[in-house]
Amino acid sequence: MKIYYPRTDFLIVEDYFTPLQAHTWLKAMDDLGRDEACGYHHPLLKPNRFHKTPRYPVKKFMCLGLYWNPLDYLYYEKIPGKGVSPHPIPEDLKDLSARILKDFYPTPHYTPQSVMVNFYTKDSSMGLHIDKDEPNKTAPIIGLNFGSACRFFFENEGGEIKETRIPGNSIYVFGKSARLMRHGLGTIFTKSLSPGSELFLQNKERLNLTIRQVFYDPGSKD
Ligand SMILES: O=C(O)CCC(=O)C(=O)O
Repeated sequence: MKIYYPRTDFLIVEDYFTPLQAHTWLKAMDDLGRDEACGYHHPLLKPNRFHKTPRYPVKKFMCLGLYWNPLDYLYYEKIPGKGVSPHPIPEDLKDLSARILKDFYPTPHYTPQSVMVNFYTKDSSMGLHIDKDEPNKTAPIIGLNFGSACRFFFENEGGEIKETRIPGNSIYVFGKSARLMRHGLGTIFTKSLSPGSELFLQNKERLNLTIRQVFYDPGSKD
């Protein structure tokens, strides 16, 4: 395991997952993703001044727990237009997020409420943005990374955009002063598949899960 800090309050832990753990998480996501109603899909994105019906930049997407709707950037209990709830967040994923925070980013009273699962292919990237759709803008974001390594752009303390590399089988966490940093995903490196992902991902494919606490008080949803 190797820990590094690309900026204050943003850490990456390389080789966090063993190949067997990576395989197990990828298998779990693959199983959940196969569900017709609440598994992987390719949603439309909120219209912007350049496109009337843009598509979400990542080809396969699903949420566990609360659903983040790419059409209006709001969180829902049920998937809009389908009327079904996403899969709940698996208990072992909640346990993992508690372990990660305890070991690397102590955060009292963290409740995972939504997990965004993004499946990147060789043509996918994600422009610079701020994760500001959660009413709770202080709970850290935890990222789990499998498969190929990618370029990750982020805003440093001085407002400059810097680049780092996010490998497969790693995790990252950003919170506190980094919670509202701009970030985005650049191209995926070739031939960088991390061990354990071979049965589920191909060269230049990457799976990322981001775990979020959406509300300050998960009980009362505010
Ligand atoms: O793929 C990633 O590592 C991050 C995805 C992301 O930026 C987001 O979901 O807001």
